Amino acid sequence: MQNVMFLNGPNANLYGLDPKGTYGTDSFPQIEAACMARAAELGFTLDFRQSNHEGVLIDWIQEARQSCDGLLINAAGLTYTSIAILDALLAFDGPIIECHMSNIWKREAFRSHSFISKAATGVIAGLGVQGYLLGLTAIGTLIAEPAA
Ligand code: DHK
Repeated sequence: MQNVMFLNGPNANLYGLDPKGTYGTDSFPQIEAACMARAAELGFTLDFRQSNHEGVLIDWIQEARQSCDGLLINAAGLTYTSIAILDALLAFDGPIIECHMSNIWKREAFRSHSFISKAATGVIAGLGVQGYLLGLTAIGTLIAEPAA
């Protein structure tokens, strides 16, 4: 069975708690549950993780080099600052989907440049949890083993 890792960066654990609703109303555990269910439907195992720490995310990306066929990442605020996360992603051989809950281009100008897009196969933004589920569908297609 194919393995996929979905990494979530700083403050993603607070999704659903923001009174402005920037990241929707689903809590992080609800988002995780929806993603796990979709991965099961799609027929691959999903390792869904969150950290507030850049180095931990980098260690997990390096771990994925050994164990995963595809990667999804919402690096959150580190998207706009972390060349180190970009470098880790560039060392990953499989497909990478960059995800954002919000439409980052519709927000403050400082959110309009992602360092990590250079390593991404594709980018999904602005569709909330639906975008995460679309990302999982996309990665499932990208890692699909050719029919024997
Ligand atoms: C999540 C964050 O935490 C922000 O720092 C990013 C991203 C956008 C999102 O839309 O999921 O700017």
